[in-house]
Amino acid sequence: MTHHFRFTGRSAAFSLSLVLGFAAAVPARAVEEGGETYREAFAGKFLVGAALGRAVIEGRAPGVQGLAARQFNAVTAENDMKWENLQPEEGRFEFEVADALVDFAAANGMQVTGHVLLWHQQTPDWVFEDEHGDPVGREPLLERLETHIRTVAGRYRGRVHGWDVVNEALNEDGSLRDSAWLRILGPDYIAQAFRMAHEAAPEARLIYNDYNLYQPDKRAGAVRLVRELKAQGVPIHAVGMQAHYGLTHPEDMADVARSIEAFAASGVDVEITELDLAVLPFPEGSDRGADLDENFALQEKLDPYRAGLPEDVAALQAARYAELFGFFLDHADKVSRVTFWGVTDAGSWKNNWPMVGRTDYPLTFDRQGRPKPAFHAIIERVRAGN
Ligand code: 9MR
Repeated sequence: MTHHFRFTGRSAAFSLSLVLGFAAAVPARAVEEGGETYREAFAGKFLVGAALGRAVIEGRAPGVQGLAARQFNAVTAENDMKWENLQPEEGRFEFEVADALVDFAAANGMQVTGHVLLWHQQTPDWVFEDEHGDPVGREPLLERLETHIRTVAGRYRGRVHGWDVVNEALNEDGSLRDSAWLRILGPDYIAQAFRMAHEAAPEARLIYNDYNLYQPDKRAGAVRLVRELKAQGVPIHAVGMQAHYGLTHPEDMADVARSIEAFAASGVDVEITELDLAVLPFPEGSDRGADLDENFALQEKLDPYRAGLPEDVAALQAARYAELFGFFLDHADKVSRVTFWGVTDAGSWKNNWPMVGRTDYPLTFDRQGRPKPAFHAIIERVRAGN
C-alpha cells in the first residue's frame, strides 16, 4: 500500500512535539493511512461529522482535535449545548465551551449542529418548578422555553447551521413520550419549540431527533409527527435518525433505508445524527436504543474484549458499517449529513452505557486515533461508486 504523507500543520506540530520530547502525548498518526479522509471521500454526497466531547473541545484529548479537523466537515457538541450546561440556573447562561466548539468549527470549515434545545433529559429541575418546588404552570414554562431558545439559538445565529430542536419525544410504539414537557404544555409543545427556534435563527435547519427510528412503529410515529407539523405550517426541515446500532440490530438493516424513504416522503430531509455501531452484547431487557434511564450492573461475560478487538469482530463491524453507508449513498439525495457520535473508541459513551465500565469499540478510529477496518470499508464503499 502506498502511503501519501502530506505536510499539514498537524505534521509540523508532530515534528515540534518530537523536538520537545512529548511525542508520546500524540498517539494519533500524523496523517491517516493512504491520506484518505471522510471529508474528501464524501464531498458532493453529504457532510460527514463527529460529536465532540468536552475533553476534545478543550484540547485535553491528545491528537483528537487534529484528527477531527482533518476527517470531518461537520460537528455536534456531544454535551455542551444541552440545557443543563448552557443554563444551569435560571438566567445564568454559560457559553464558554459551546463558544469554543463554534470557533473550532469555523476555523476548520465545519458545519455545526446545535444539540439540543428541548429534551426530557439533562434539563435542570428548576425549569419545571415554581418557587415552592411545585410543578410550574403552562405560561411560565413557555416563557422559560422561549427565553432559552431565543438566547441560545439567537446567540449562534449564522454560526450554528442546524438545531436538534426537539429530542426523543416518542415512545417505541410511536406515541408521545410522557415527560414534564408534555404534561405541562400539552402535545403542542413540539410545534411551539420549532416556531421559537425559527424565530431566533431563521436560516437554521430545524431537526426532530430520535433513536430507534428504524423500528416500524416508531418510524410511523415520526412520520405522523412530521406530517402534522407540516400541515400546521411549522418550520421543520429534517428528521434526525440517531443510529446507535450494534452487530445484531437493526435485525433487518433495510429498515434503515425504509425509514429514510418514509421521512423523505413526508417532506423532510434525513440527517444521521449520532451514528455508532457497538460490538458488545446488550443485556437482556435493554431496548438497545439510547434510553439513558437504562442502567445494568456490570457483568464480565458482557465485556469480552477488554484485551482488544478481535479481527473477526472488527471485520463484522466493518461489513455492517459499509452496508449502512451503502444505504446512505443510495439515498444521498435525501441524506444531507452523517455524523458519528464521537471520534475515537476511547471517548465513546458506549463504554458506559447501558453498563458502566465496559470496553466497547463502536467508532471507526481506535483508541490511538488510528483508522479501523470499518474506516477502510466505508472509504472503499464510497470509492466504489453507486
Ligand atoms: O454521549 C452523551 C453522554 O456523554 C452523556 O452522558 C449523555 C447524557 O447527557 O448523553 C449522551 O448523548 C446522547 C444524546 O445527547 C442524545 N441521544 C443519545 C445520546 C447517547 O446517550
